[in-house]
Amino acid sequence: MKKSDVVQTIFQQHIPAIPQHEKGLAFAPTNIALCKYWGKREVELNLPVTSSLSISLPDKGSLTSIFVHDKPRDVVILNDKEVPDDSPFVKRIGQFLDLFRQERKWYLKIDIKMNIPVAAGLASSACGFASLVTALNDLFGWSLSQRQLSILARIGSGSAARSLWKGFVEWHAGVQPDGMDSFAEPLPFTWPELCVGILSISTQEKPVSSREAMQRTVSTSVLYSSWPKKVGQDLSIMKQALHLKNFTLLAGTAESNALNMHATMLSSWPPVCYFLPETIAAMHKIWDVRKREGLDLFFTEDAGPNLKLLFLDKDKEKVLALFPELEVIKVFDPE
Ligand code: 2P0
Repeated sequence: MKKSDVVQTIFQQHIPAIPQHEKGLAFAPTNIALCKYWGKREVELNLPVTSSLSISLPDKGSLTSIFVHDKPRDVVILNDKEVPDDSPFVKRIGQFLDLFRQERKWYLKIDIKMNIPVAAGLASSACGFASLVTALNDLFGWSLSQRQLSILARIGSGSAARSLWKGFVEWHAGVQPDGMDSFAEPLPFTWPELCVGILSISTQEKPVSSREAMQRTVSTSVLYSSWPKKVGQDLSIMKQALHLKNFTLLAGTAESNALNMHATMLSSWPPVCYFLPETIAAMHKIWDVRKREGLDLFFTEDAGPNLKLLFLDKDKEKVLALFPELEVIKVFDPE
């Protein structure tokens, strides 16, 4: 099954290509997985081995404006700078847009404003593809459902399937070969006291892309075979924790899930290690304060050295005293 077949299934042959407005505009939030997506059962369509669960950061993400223009190529502007045509970033966007260019060859000026570092484990591709498909839907008046947009975002980048909503989101792995049952949905929970702190350790581009790291893990790690079981357990505990509003259970399970994911990477060959010495030092500081003072402070880590701290609003001052450089984000608006 190819990506173009998925697009054909969604549009049922006809892909509207006449702009309905002067520009298409969409914002998509970045998302942090509490239960991680790590490993594909099918690489071409980004079909995951397991389901995953994330929380979106409401104001951090990608604002994408698109315009059809007369030039015979796409022009990508990222944070006010034109990105060279031959860069992997522009090529990846162009290949994605080719999926939708059938009856008429249109080209776009794509103006992306991201308020998170690109390719540093802060899910820039997730919010990037989610905002791009939503902007296309807006520009061409496709009137697709959120579920269809989630599937299209997923074929751009797996975790983009989850970046169409704020709040808690679950991406269902699905079982179908065409991936039409592999989409995300929002979960009906809010948690106004919940805080995410971004502990920025390095914003350098990561040495190994998550795409490459994931494939290397699946094909070489002996620990990977235990990962689906771990995810199954963690997902059900996390949903229970959301029902019970039990922060320690939710955040503790998220930390354990992240560490297990990194263990599968470390056991790959060549090894994949996103930890920097500062990452490990911060982990020890968190474990220490949790043990000594009983502070309800946890972390998660994605495909990069930065940590995302999880805590409740009541502990914000204590957490900031430990990590003064922390950027604190309230995930939900106060009630
Ligand atoms: C996640 N990550 O669940 C996991 C945890 C990183 C660590 O999804 O190849 O950019 O485009 O499907 O979505 C990052 O991988 O990979 C990721 P592709 P993606 O957020």
